[in-house]
This record gives sequence, structure tokens and C-alpha cells, in this order.
Amino acid sequence: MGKNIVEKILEAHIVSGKVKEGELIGVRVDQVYTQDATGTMAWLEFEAIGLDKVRVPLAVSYVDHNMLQSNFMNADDHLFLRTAAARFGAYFSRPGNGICHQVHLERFAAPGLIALGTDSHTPTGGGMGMIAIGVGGLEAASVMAGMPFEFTMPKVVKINLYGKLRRPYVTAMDVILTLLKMLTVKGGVGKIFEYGGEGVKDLSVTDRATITNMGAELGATTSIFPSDENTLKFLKAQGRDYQWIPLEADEDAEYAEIIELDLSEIEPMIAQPHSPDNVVAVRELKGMKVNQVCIGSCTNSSYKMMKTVASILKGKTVNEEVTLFINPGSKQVYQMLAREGDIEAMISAGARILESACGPCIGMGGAPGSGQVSIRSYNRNFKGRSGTKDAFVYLASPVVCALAALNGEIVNPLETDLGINEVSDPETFLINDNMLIPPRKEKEAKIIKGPNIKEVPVKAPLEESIEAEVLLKLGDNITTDDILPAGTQVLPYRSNIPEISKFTFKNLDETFYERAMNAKNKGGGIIVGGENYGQGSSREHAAIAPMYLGIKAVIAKSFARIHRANLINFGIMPLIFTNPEDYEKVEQGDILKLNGLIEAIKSEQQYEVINLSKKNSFKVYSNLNERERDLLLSGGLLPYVRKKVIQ
Ligand code: MIC
Ligand code: SF4
Repeated sequence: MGKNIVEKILEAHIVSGKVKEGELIGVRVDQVYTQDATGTMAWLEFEAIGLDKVRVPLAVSYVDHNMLQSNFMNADDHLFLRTAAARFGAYFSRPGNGICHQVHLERFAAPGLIALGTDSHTPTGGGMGMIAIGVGGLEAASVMAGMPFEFTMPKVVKINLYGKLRRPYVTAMDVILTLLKMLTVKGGVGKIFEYGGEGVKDLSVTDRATITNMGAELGATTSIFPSDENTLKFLKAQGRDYQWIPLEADEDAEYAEIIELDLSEIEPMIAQPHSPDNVVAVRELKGMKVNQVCIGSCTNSSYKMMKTVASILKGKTVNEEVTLFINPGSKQVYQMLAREGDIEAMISAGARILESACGPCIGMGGAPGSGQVSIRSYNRNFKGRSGTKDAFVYLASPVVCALAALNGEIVNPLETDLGINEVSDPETFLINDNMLIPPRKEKEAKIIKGPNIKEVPVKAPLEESIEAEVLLKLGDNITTDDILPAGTQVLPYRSNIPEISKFTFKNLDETFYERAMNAKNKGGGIIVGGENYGQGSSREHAAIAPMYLGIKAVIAKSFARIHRANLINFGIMPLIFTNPEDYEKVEQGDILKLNGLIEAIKSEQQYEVINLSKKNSFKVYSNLNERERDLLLSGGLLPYVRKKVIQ
């Protein structure tokens, strides 16, 4: 029987289990990368494991999120990360070098490899024909310590592309927005999307990377494209053609499902507030007033897209009612745009050019005004993420964004003469790795920690029974931004759990922290959620802070992959309503009791929840694989890994 690309790569890396849907498998990992906002924890965790040096072929520590330095904290974190990289043998990508996913694609990603990154948009590397998966910091630390990456094999779904995009009016961003409309933010849970068909030839590596990047918003484990002549062309232009291998699915490869998509029928699309799947055609919003436009981020920062934006802006002026921010995703792209006069065109049009970093995408500056409309070529528009709670954030292609910036309202590209030529990728990119510090493996190097850097808290092993208060009852699709917001105020505390925990659920309920602290000494708390609880980012702080506040379990209708793993890694039970209607049987403030946990987790994984306040009961279950059970029994991944690697 033939094999698909996912099977081929996984089988070449397998160390335990069989590559079969639903099986627990362990694979060898080639590359691990961290970014600063999740990386401080990841490297503190690596340090706590107790090894001298990383045990993976390549580790890279990027700095791209916490870039605003309004006090000492972020700069201290950057120094910690630089010294930790020197101590443990990782590359260090200095602040200013760009957003991890874009830089990694340019300088390190290669077909056929497996990469993990401590950021949910790590699947960007799938555009290069590699399996690239977003994980929590502790998972990354354990793999850097030489452990295999273990996970339950997802379904592999093929997306069969044919036809050609109507360029330059329709872009790769419109492809992924179309898929989000079709499949929703839950559509990819438990799945890997493998792209194939004639249509892939129409997409360059950077187009593909836009699609796999935002595949994270579908909830997918990852997405991947074949490695073909376009891949070779990109690698050659990056001076890395020696890393190319061809990769395609066999003719008779099997898939759990096949989705057909005609690229020639795709039109410009836009996601409305407050979810990336709330997608409509741009023409439906024609004429809607816009106050702010942001172009760039890890989703849409390719040389090609940025030059397209510059050509649209050239010789014109940004509408006087609009603020336009541009954050090119990497130093490479930024420098090329500067050299070729595109930055000049952008400045001349009135754009506010930001440094090469996440910026407004994560609320690190560039927050819109009260109740304002912001349209962004980014990947997430969750309520409040921009830094302004009552802002309305839309997501669209850089072309739609540039037109909105000039016109002060939404314009359908298909009804305009853009008057520009299609831009293609260059024959050679400008290669200058002077902002990447190679691994030094300095055993003696001293790790420098500022006063805001505190130790990683560890939970005690699983209790026999839980009697705890329901501190919050939530609906469907709760994001990790809801659980633990980002932004300028909160992000600097990513290396300080006691402080950051004060912001837990703050945007949803100002009283949460205080109530949780009160409940902590009386048995702790429980969170109740709906479907897809914890969608969005990989930030493990959304599990560590609740753990620190005494949360013992989350009972939901279903969980998002990375957050579920993070809960387990920090010893919080992810429990699922056996009968989803029982969700109605619980209210905030109820006291719930679960007995015989240890026995149940080792056997059937069915638990009875007694609602002491309502005097009723209902059933929940956990769907933990063997490794996950062990983790919970040990109190989480840190004690478990320590035991395994330090003998
Ligand atoms: C995001 O886009 O939400 C982030 C900020 O990059 C996160 C990581 C984080 O919270 O540090 C992600 O995508 O995982
Ligand atoms: Fe940074 Fe935004 Fe990309 Fe997250 S989605 S890595 S915050 S640019």
C-alpha cells in the first residue's frame, strides 16, 4: 500500500509505536525552537531537568514577542535567553532578526525533517515539506533533553488543490480563510492536513507557509505540502539547495478524508470579529470604514507580499482617517525592501514602519482606539488580543489591507485595477546571518537571570480525591488569550508565575484571581468549559498559572490539542462530559467531588462527579494515553522527565 507524505516522514523518525491513526507514537526530533515569550519558561525548565547541553541536532532560541522595553524586564529576559543558549548549545536569534517562524523558514527549515516549536504557528515550516508542530515549553524542553516526542497519531486529511489563483488580487491568505470558513476553528482538531494535487504548483514556498501557518487556526496538529521544484527554488535562493529532497505522496496513498479545493474559484475573503473562522467574502463588506491597518506578522511577511504592498502604496498617501502599521517578519525581508526602495515607498505613503517582530499581533503596541475597526494581515482576531477590549479586528490578505489603508474603507480587489505587476520570489535572497549567534556550548558560560525571573513551580502527584469549587463556567471555543491574556502589561511576566497568575481570566472576570486564591486553601478550584477549550496559542502559562492558583481539573465538552497537553504537563486533569448535556448540571460556585481518582485513571478512566451543592451527579471521562496517565500520576512532565534522563 502506498504512503502519504506524513507517514513517510514519521516512519523515518519512529522510535516507538506504529504510524497508525489513534496509536501512541514516539518520534526522533531534528529541530527544536523557542521564542522569547514561551522560551524563558522552556529554558528554565530545561535547566531544571539538569542537563549540560541540548540533545537534539539543532536548537534555536528566538526573540520576537517581548520587544517593547518599557522597563528592565524584557531586556533581562533577552539576556537570560542569550546566556542560556550559550550555556546549553543553541543558536540565539538576536532581537531584530525577525519573527521565529519566518526566520526559521528562511534559514533552517528543510524537507523531510521534524521540528517542534514553542509556538502554535510552528506549522509554518510545513510549507517547506517538513512536519512542524507547536508544543508547550516543557514538551520542548523534554525533547531537547533527548526524549522522543510522543503523541497520538492524528488522522491525515488530504486537501486536493487544482486550478490557479487570480493573482495578484487573490492570495494564499484567501485560500486559508476559505478553508476556515468551510471547516471552522474546530475543523482540524485531531488532524494533519496534507496538501496535494496539481494546484500546489501554483503556490511558492512562502504562499504555502502562509497556509500552513494559519492552519493552526483550524485546530490542526499541523499542515504540510510536498517538496518539489518550488521548494528547491526557494532553498536555492536561500543558499541551501543541498538540503533539498523531493517528497510526494504515493499514487495509491490513503487518507482519512479528501477535501477538494479549486484555487481559481477562490475570491478575496475576510474574517470578522472575533474569530478567524467568522469569514465572509470581502465584497460583502465593501465600503465598511476602517480606522487602522496592520500588515506583516508571521502569516504574511514574505518578500513577495511585502513588495506587492509597497507597489500598491507607491506614490499614494494613506487615507487621513487611517493609521497603517507595517511589521516585516524578518531582517532578511526588511533589508531587501530597504535596499530596493520599497521601505521608502511605504514611508512616503505614510506607513508607520515597525521593527521586525510580532508587534500589534500580540498587543505589543499598535492597539486600536476605543471601538475602532482594525484590519490586519495577521492570523488571530480574538476579542481583546489587540490590546483594546472593544476594538473590532478583521483578518484579510495584505492586498485587501493595503487597499483599505489607502481608501479608508474596505475595497474588493476584484473590482479595482491594482495597476501593478505580479511579484515573484527573487533568484537569490540577501543572506546575512550576522544576527544569529551560533551554538557555543560554553560549559562555563554563566546564565544571567534578572530579578523578574523566578523558578518553575511544580505540582505534587495526583490526589486520591478532589473536592473543589467551580470557579468559572465558560462557553465554547475559549482561547488561551481568554485564560491568560498577552499584551504589554502581562507579557513581561512570562518568566514570573506568581505575578502573571494575577492576570488569569482577567478579561473575562476581574475577580477570578482573588476567588481562586481563597479557594486554594479549601481544596482548590475547577473550571467548566464547552467545546474546544483552550484553542489558540501554545502558551503553557495558561496551564501553569491555573495550576499555581490551585486549579485541580478542567471539565469541558472537548479540548484543543496543545492546551490539553499543557494541562497534563502541569498536572491538571482534563476531563470530558460523558453526556454533553450534563454541562447544564453545573454552575459557578458549586462544590464538586471526585473520588477514587488514582484507581480510575489506571483503569477505565470513568469518573463520577458528585455535585454537593446541587445534590446531583454526572459522569466524566479522560482519554489519556499511557504516557499521559504516568505524567498526571507523577504531578506533570517535569518530575517525569527528570526521572527518565538523570539516572
Ligand atoms: C500567539 O500568536 O498567540 C503567540 C503569542 O505567538 C502564542 C505564543 C505565546 O503566547 O507566547 C502562540 O501562538 O503559541
Ligand atoms: Fe508572533 Fe503573531 Fe505570529 Fe504569534 S501569530 S508568532 S504573536 S506574529
